Parts: sequence; C-alpha cells; structure tokens
Amino acid sequence: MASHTYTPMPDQGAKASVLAYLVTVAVVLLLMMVFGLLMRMEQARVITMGASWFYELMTLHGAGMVGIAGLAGAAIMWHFLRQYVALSQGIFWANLFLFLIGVVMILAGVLLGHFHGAWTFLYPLPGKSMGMWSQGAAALFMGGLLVIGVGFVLLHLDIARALIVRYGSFARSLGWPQLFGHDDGNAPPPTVVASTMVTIVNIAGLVAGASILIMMLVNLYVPSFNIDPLLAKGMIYFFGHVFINATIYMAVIAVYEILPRYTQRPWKSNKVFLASWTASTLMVLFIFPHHLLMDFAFPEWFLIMGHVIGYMNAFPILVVTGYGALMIVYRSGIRWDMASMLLFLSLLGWAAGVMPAFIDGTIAVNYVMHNTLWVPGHFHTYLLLGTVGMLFGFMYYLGKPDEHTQDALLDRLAFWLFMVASLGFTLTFLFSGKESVPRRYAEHLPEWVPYDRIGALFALLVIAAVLVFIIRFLTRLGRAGRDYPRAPLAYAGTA
Ligand code: HEM
Ligand SMILES: [Cu+2]
Repeated sequence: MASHTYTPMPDQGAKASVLAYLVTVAVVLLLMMVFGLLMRMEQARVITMGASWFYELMTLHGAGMVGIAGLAGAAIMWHFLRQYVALSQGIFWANLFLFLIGVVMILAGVLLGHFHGAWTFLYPLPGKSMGMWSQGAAALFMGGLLVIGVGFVLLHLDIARALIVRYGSFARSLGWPQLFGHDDGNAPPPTVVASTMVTIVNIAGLVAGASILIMMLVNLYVPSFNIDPLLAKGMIYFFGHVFINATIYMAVIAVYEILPRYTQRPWKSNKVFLASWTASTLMVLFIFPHHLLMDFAFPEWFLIMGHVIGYMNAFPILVVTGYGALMIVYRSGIRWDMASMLLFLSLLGWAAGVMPAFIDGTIAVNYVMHNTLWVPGHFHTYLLLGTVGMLFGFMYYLGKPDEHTQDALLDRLAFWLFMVASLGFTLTFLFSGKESVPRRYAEHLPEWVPYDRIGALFALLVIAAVLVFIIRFLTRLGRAGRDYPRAPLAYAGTA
C-alpha cells in the first residue's frame, strides 16, 4: 500500500516563509482589531470621529480582516500540505508579496484618497461618490483587491498542480475512489481532501471576483461601459461568500493535523468524512444567494436555492470535524496546552457561529434580521472564535519550545479572557440584532448605546488577550518550528 506522506526536505526557507506569513497576519490582525474597537467606541459615543472616518475604518476592517483570514488559512494549509505534495516556494512568497502590494494600495485608496464604499464595493457606488472620493481612490482600492486576488489565484493554481501531479486528479485527491467504491483504507489524508476542496471553490470564486473588479475598473474610466448592477452584486457576493468560507476550511487543517499529533491517533478520512467534503465542495458554490434574499429582482428559484442548500450545508463538515475531534480526544490522555485548548475552542466557536446564520438563512427571518447587527454577530462568532482561534492554536503549536514546556499563567489567563470576551463581544452584536439595531450605522440612537458600550468593553478585553498571544508568538519566533517540518503521523499504509 502506498504511503501518503511525502517528506519534504527540512528546509529553512519553508519555515521562514510560513513565519513571514504569520508575522504579517499578526500585525494586520491587531491593527484591524483596533480599528474595530474604534468603530464600536464611535457607536457607543465614547469617541467622535465622524461618519466619514467610521466608514473608512469599516472599509479597511472588512477588507483587511477577510484578507488576513485568507492569508492565515493559506499559511496553515501550505505548512501542512507540504508534507504530502511538492509545493512551490517561489509562488508562496509571490502571494505574500502581492498581498503586501495590495494592502499598500488599499491603505492609500482609503486613508489618502478617502474611499469608503465598504469592502463590498457595490456597483455603481465606487464610481459615484458624489464628491466624497476620487476615481483614483476607488481605483486604488479595487486595484488593491485585484492584486491580492491574483496572488491567491497563483497560490491555488500551484496547489492544484501539485495535487494533480501526486494524485492524478481532483477526484482522487477528494477520495472519490474510496467514497464511491471500496474503501481500501487508502483515502487521502484530511489535509489533502480539504486543500482540494478549497482550491476548487476558491479558484471559481476568485475568477468571478477578479472579473467583476476588472469590469468595474474599466467602467470607472469608461463610464459608457455599462454593467448590470444585479449581475455585479451577484458576482461580488459569490466571490465574497466563497472566499470567507474558504478561510475556515483552510484553517481547520490545523485541527486535523495537530490534535492527532497530541494524541497519537491518526485522523483518517472515512466515507462520511469524504462525503461531507465532497458535498460541501458543491454546496458552498450554490448557497451564496443567502446574502441576496432581500433582492426581490432575482428569480425566486435562485433565492430558494440559497435557502435550502444553505440549510443543508450548515452542518456536514462541522459535524464530522466536531465528532472526529471528540473521538480523537476521548480518553486519549491528551495534554491540554494553549495549542490544543485553542483548537478545541475554535471548533466550539465555529459551531456556535453557524447557529445564527442558520436562523438568518431562513427567508422569512431574513426579511427582518438581515441588515441588523445580527449578521455581524454571526460572522464575528465563527471568524473570531473559529478561524482566528485556529490561527492562534497554530501559532502556539509552532512556537512551543518543546513538548514538555508548561504554559505560563499569563497565557492561560489570556485564553479564558479571549473566550469570555469574544463571547461577550459577539453576544452584544446578536442582542442588538434581536433589538433590530441596523448594521453599518456610524451613529446609534441613544437606546442602542448601552449595548454598544458593553460591546466596546468586551472588544478591548479581546484585544488585551490577543496581545498576549501575539507577543508570546513574536518572542518565540527565533525558535519556532525548530524541528520543522515536524514528523507527520503515519497515515493509511504506513500505520
Ligand atoms: C476585536 C475584534 C473585532 C472588533 C472589535 C470588530 C468590530 C467590528 C465592528 C464594530 C464592525 C461594524 C459593525 C456594524 O456596525 O455594522 C465590524 C464589521 C466587520 N468585521 Fe469586525 N471586529 C473584530 C474582529 C473581526 C474579525 C476577526 C473579522 C474577520 C476575520 C472581522 C470581520 C468583519 C467584517 C467582514 C465586517 C463587516 C464590514 C462591513 O459591514 O462592511 N472582524 N467589526
Ligand atoms: Cu455566505
């Protein structure tokens, strides 16, 4: 039987590039969190920066957080996928390089050019600012997104190439022979299955995103080049929905790889696992209309599709992952340290974050809830506790000097603070949503301000906890991943 592991040369270059990604992520994440805190403080009437600044920060925060979540997911995926397939180091660096160029363009468009049309850059807003920003500012913002998108396309094409070289086809790297035929115990490991799924959906999403960005850039300078606004909105949400969902499907690879190392129990891709990843590969592409349920101009079947498939997609991967994690951990005598605790918390955060989306994905509910803070309440739960929790788990794993090192009391306190403060922060969003407080309002009515204040306080505490995680990671940089790449567990065939 063939082994799935492929042992790359233990090289310093790969380690340096993953760490460069993570340092970038840490710095931008912290900055974006501070922007988020400032927005919440504005709503809470603790500070007054004015609507224009609020929307500039909101634009940066929305685009920046989504981009950084993608970068963090890519670092996790690349780090572990390298055990099984031969990935290009040059392309991985190129993606980071393009990301940084894009960030500079976006910062220039927003902070210097005052673009504040939100990350959604809905047509025709960027080109019709009524004097609030110039064509150039809109072009810098959208051009920056395009450059970042091109980097990710390159990265995914390289991953696609490497998967096909090793496995022959996506069908094989998704484990279809084992799913639809006899399970010979030789299915590709979870990391390979997840990377295949993400590669397929993200290439589709990024191509749609890049296409609409290019059309809108042309339209900025050649206004007679008209775009159907409904089509533009559909393409933007298809891209945005797929990209942000892909971040957690990449980051969850940390769970698949690290928990087994802690318990010495391999995470095998069984039929149920393979079936849920294959099903989600398709469903993630078809549920984006759940963002458009209020757009009555779309055909009805399209919206019903978003509702129904959204229901069906909410659970499979989450359930196989949660169940799998419980089976790996149950009576394993696992050592609970910062990495394993954060990874476990991230699964809980993911599960908790899906619930409000499930509710809001119901057409009748959506009419009432959609443009309220309920929605930021949902996605901050699964992104902050889920994706970002996985990221910090990965950072602690890489930074841990050796397996016997005990975590300091400060770190453990920061863990509990992160959990409680994140829940508090997201619950104030959800509660405000339940009270019909609209989202994306710089100024809040006096009745809403008490929730905003509590939310701002919790946001401050989240940042305090995150500061501990990040400083700990940065001070361990020199030794992080000394034994890189860590020995992978034996999978099928080698066990
Ligand atoms: C300390 C942590 C954070 C704070 C204080 C914070 C705060 C905020 C605030 C106040 C808003 C505007 C809500 C509204 O009134 O509509 C917002 C929106 C948003 N946040 Fe966060 N956030 C945090 C973390 C994150 C993370 C980790 C992510 C993603 C990885 C994220 C992604 C977003 C997105 C995509 C939006 C929507 C922007 C838009 O409506 O255009 N945030 N956040
Ligand atoms: Cu979505």
